[in-house]
Amino acid sequence: IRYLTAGESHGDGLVGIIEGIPSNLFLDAEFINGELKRRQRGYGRSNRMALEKDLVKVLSGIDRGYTTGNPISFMIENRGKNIELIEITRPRPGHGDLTGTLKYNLKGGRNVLERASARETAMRVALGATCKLLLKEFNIQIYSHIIQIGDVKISEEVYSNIKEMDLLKVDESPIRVLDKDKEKEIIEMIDKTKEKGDTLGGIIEVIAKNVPIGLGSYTHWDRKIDGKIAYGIMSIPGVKGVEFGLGFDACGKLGSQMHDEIFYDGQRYYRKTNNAGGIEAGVTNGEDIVIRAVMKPIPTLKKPLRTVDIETKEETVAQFERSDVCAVPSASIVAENILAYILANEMTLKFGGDSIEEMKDNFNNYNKLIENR
Ligand code: EPS
Repeated sequence: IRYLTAGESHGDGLVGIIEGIPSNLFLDAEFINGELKRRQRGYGRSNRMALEKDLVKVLSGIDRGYTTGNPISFMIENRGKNIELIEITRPRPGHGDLTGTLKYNLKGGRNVLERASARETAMRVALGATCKLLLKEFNIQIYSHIIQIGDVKISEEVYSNIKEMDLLKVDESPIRVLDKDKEKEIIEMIDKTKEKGDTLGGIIEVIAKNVPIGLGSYTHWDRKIDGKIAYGIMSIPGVKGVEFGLGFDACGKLGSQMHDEIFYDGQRYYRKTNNAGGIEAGVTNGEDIVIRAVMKPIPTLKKPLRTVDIETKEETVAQFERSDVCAVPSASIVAENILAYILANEMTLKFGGDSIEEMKDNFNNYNKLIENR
């Protein structure tokens, strides 16, 4: 499966093409629109989100609601296009304004902003939601929640007791946090940060359940599934780091404390811990895939940082335009849908098939093959 997006933040809209989705999959537009809506929520977003009502228009690749095997194309219209598009000559530190202006030999950062903006992730969510629909056919579920915003982290007690039931309810929280006490604290912090003209980042956790054993490969570096996932997650605007399972905390452990011992229940192998985050040697091991990503604070600041005017070369402060105070909850929905793409792609690589029926047959045969091994 591969996809491509085009479109600018304040242009007519976004377009996307996805190919490689097998035929005869019900392309549930309501589900895709639901995912777009989830991405638009989140306490701390700008008023642009009240303006946008992201809805996907399917231009090709389906017949009577089902995929045909032809490339699927989508369009999402921008409502927030009627703003005055002022040139960016005072580049924002942390944004692509300066590097993009120099790299493409532009007058300023306007057309950099237009494409580097996280607006593009709306289309990647629509494309990823299509992949989620494919994964659902194999009972693979993807969840996410926020474990930290700014310096406020959810409590260890809440974190270590999270069940699948809780993950189903994350959307009830305006910041997608499962710790009620910390939720209140974070919302207050977002308000205070907004008053100060500043911004906040955070840490996202994404979990995939019911992933079959054997996606990815240990045979070549570029087929390792953790590498592919990291690549996808790092491509989310603002993400500066990604970790799997115990991640960076692994360094504090001895080998005997780190590795997930193997047990057998009479039918299948299982682990009592999941420090590996569901991946060993670049291959899924059947446990949950658990990844965390850190998103830096948004670089558009109402109380701007120092910069240089690219026309006068004088020291000044960065340009400000409407922006978000905190977009971590939205980024978590983007991360879910990017992981969905990576996993759906791996599923098609392993199980092939041009139709969903063929793919399921291959999947069932594989399960039979590894059963009782
Ligand atoms: C963004 C700036 C804001 C955000 C935008 C990302 O847009 P605007 O400049 O129009 O106020 O709301 O996010 C989206 C439009 C979106 O759909 O997520 C930026 O500079 O990255």
